[in-house]
Amino acid sequence: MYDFSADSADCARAVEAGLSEYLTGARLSGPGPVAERLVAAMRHGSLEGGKRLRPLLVRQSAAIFSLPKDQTLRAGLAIEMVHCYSLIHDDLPAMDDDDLRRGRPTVHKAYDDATAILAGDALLTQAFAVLADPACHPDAETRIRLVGELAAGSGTGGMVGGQMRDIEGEQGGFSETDIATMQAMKTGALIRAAVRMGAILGGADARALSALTAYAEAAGRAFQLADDILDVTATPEAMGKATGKDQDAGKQTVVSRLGVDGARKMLDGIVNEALLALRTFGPKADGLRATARYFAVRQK
Ligand code: GRG
Repeated sequence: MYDFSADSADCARAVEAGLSEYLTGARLSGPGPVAERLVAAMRHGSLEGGKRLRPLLVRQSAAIFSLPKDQTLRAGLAIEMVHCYSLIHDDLPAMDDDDLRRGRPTVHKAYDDATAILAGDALLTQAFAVLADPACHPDAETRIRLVGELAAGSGTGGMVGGQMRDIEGEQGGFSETDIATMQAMKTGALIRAAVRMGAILGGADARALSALTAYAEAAGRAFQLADDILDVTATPEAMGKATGKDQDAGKQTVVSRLGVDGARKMLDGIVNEALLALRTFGPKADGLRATARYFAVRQK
């Protein structure tokens, strides 16, 4: 039987070790010597913390096609690097202006704004180097597909574009559809990319990829809705934040419209939608099923 706690803890350990091994001067070398301060800031923003959910989704999606977990690690590291970069930049004064992340000072607080911008840029760039490396997957076409998938999830039509829409939405005038589109891009696109990257690694056919995409889109909505619920129910301490700046009263979410109970009901419905998308897969999809269920009950 699939054990979510054991698998997620094992994945988190593997990601921590993998990132730590990757993010050293020797591994990051290019045509010039590596700036130690930059590497230290990259490590600060990516090590010791985080649930590592996106690498877990890569692993669980690939498991449907019986791909061993160690063969998904490189792709998992790449997507986690992108995720960490997004958090470093999101915490900057020009964005959310947060002092704490995962219970520790944000990168710009521990270093400075310019170093935090560069550490994020370097993690983003490094992610694609990890995917381009044949150690990620022996087949070049598969690697190219992974690069395309991560670029689509993190770029203009994905996470970065969603962040831009979010900033525009602060002026007001956003419809519910606009908010849903923004969230699907800002948060959902990377979750979608993680599931699809696992499927690509596993050699999924078009039908399986489409079912897994439907799962991922529902799971992304569940993740975001759970995050909105936690914004009003969890303490800033539980979330590892200093003041809970994301919890600002004026923020329009499903929770402010439906209340916490209404939002929880909606969350259960979305999780069921995610589970339904996996109906053809059998027990090998139990990992993905467990993660969708976890999104509904997570406390941070
Ligand atoms: C700045 C380019 C750029 C993008 C920012 C993802 C994002 C876009 C901002 C993060 C702000 C935020 C709190 C979004 C809500 C959902 C989210 C991504 C939460 C953090 O992800 P977890 O819970 O974090 O997976 P851990 O710490 O476990 O890795």
